[in-house]
Amino acid sequence: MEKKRVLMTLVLYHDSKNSRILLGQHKRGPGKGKWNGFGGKVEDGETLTRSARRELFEEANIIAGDMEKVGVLEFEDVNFKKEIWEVHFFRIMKIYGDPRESEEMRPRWFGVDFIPYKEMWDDDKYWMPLFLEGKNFSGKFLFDTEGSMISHEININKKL
Ligand code: 6U4
Repeated sequence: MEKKRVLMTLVLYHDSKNSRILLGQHKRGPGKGKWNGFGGKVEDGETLTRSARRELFEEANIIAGDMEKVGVLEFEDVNFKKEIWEVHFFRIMKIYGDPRESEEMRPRWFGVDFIPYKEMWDDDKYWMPLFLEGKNFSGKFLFDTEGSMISHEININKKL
């Protein structure tokens, strides 16, 4: 059976002047306890950027200034969900407002040398360093039913 493709966004803010990045800890759902950027499913009729802005506001109460698309990654679960998550990554250039905890996420700043990889998805250590270096990327990650990564493929892309 053809797997259903689910469109998602992931938004990240790297404050390079202060060598820190804003992450949020999921308070519920499949990623509960994990630190990540902000994002979620793209709703019907929504553009990717609009969805990214909405999720950032809902999850961390901040408004994104200019954003640029930096990558797209596919996450596939070997069998049980019958879905492929196609996650579009955005870099925010500026944020407006102070991050605030929501029902879904607990936001916190991390120094770029103190990113909590052990409490993140297994794939994050592959793409996060590229993001912090300002590179664009694409790739595909396969997970088992327990949520452990089985295979990975990541490419550095030219900037558009
Ligand atoms: P909404 O629309 O918020 O209800 P939901 O189904 O709750 O969406 P959620 O909040 O669980 O989605 O968000 C999933 C977020 O995690 C998306 O931004 C995509 C991202 N994501 C999913 N798998 C990931 C993975 N393996 N590594 C990673 N981010 C992942 O870094």
